[in-house]
Amino acid sequence: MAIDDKVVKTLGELHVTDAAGVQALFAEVRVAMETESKDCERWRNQPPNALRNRWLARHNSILAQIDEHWRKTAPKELVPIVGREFNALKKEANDKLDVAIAEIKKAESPWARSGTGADRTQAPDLTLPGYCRSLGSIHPITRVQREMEDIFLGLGFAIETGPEVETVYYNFDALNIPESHPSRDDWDTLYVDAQTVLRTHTSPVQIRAMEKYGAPLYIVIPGKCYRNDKPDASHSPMFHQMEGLAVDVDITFADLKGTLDFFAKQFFGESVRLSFRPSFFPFTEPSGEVYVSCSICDGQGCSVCKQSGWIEVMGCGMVHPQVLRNGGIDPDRYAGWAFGLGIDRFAMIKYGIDDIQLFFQSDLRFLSQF
Ligand code: 2U9
Repeated sequence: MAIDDKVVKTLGELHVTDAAGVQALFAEVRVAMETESKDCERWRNQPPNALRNRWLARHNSILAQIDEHWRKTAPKELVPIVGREFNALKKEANDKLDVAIAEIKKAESPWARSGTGADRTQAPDLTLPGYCRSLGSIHPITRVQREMEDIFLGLGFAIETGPEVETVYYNFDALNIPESHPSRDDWDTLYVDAQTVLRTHTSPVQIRAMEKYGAPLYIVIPGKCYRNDKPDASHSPMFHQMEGLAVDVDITFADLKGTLDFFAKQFFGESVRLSFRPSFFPFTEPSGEVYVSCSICDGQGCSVCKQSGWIEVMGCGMVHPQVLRNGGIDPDRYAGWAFGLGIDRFAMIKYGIDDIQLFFQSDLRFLSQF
């Protein structure tokens, strides 16, 4: 029977009929008091005087009930022993509970909470090993971006960045993208207001860089881009692009092919082969799509490359003369090439990831593999 149940009964109801029985009963009460006063978990979130009140308050406390039900109703022959035991218990409670309350408060300090936490009333064990926080790792997109940057830095390119909130002029007009072009449609572009967008590609930074530095210019531009796309395994409203631009005298498509071939071999491995196929972009002329041989089947055909042996990885071309002009560069004196690629897509191909969403869900089971 719990002590709370015993203190509401009389000695007779508890079948205590002699001095030894009384002493055993009070001993039981002392054990309960001792146990409770060490139970930090129980008192931690309660008012500071809760433990004291439970045992010593004038009304309804454990001692008040012992006084009421055991002492005042004790049979005559037990009155002296019950009185002695009661007074001794009261003194002990007064002496011990304040000490116990102070210990509980101390256990609240961060020091006392360190270690195993098994016994917070004890001083901290400074010989225990410290907490080991895991260090985390570089996000796969950042890792791939840095790897690309390093390759181009090695070729003498500089890294340029620019605003993610752009003007319609830099995002579209300056790039020779006419108002009638489908990518101007609300469906693709996230507008902030009529003249401001979340950049849909990193190309506006190329115009800004041409204006800022002029020619010759060798830059790569990594960064976040935004499109009004419904998220699925291959689309994300926020994604990462890297564009490259080389502007100089006597720049040809052969320089572009050589540079991209070197880049792809560095990134995917020496055995990769490139295929250039004609395409169209408003900001380049001529334009091309670049395919790499499938690294899974080495060009033999598999489900990843849809049995073709090739995977499309980027677009490229010679910078349109009007775009050079828009950047303040004379197209009669200078020529330029440019390319654009999705960093997320490169990371997916490199690591065999089939869902772009995994990059942005912050699931540590995925991220901790990198
Ligand atoms: C300037 C001049 C030329 C950048 C280019 C592409 C081709 C291209 C896509 C690849 C996958 C975007 O992430 S993606 O969807 N990009 O195909 N980008 S040429 O050409 C430029 C850019 C700026 C001033």
